[in-house]
Amino acid sequence: MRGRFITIEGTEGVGKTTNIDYIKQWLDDNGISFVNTREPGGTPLAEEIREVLLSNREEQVCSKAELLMMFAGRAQHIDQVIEPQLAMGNWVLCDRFTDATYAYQGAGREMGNALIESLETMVQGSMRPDLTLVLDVPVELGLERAGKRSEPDRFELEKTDFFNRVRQAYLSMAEKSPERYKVIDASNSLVQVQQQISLVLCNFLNKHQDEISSQ
Ligand code: T5A
Repeated sequence: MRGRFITIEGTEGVGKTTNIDYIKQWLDDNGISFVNTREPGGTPLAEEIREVLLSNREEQVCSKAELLMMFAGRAQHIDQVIEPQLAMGNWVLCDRFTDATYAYQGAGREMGNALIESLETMVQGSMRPDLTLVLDVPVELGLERAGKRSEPDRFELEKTDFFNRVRQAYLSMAEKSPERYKVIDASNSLVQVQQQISLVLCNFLNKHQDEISSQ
């Protein structure tokens, strides 16, 4: 059976990296074979594109160039990693995916959704994540956490308004499709956040097992 595709999303510093370690352990404990990957990035070529996208530079990066680089890396990532792994029956756990493009380029950069929808169809066809965890914290708290951890990258230098648009875009996607998106209040303690994540994953796994047994 084809593997399941889980993505984890949110604004800066919401705790994606921290909680992915927890999810990996959870998948291991449940005997699920998976690969853990990320966007932008996930293959040597796509990681090079990531470097280009995140590094601070004097030249202004135009929004369309940024958008196309996101999808160039994604096309390579899907072709080399995501699709083959899912086809082999492995689950794929991905730190950010196309929802980040809707949130950051569509809402943050105010590009709208039409162009993104066309590129999504071109690059992904009908492939979409099966489950998306949206870690949600007030923007200021996320930026404070991220700031303590490392120097800001090109995106983290954006203003609070930009990240508020990003956050609202995630919450609005989640509201429209509650079956796929699960919003986690990540302003709580790590233990409480992981309890919420565990509950979502247990429900998802039960649903997956029901589907297998009904086949
Ligand atoms: N991007 C990406 C786009 O614009 N379009 C796209 O299509 C895609 C795919 C890189 C950038 O690319 C943009 C979005 C991004 O700006 P990234 O590498 O995922 O994406 O970068 P960040 O979102 O910046 O990821 P971070 O690594 O900064 O944040 P995380 O992973 O969410 O946060 P994490 O786990 O490192 O935690 C931050 C700090 O908070 C603490 C942690 O210990 C850590 O110190 N923390 C908590 N503290 C207290 N309580 C909790 N519950 C905590 N959870 C974490």
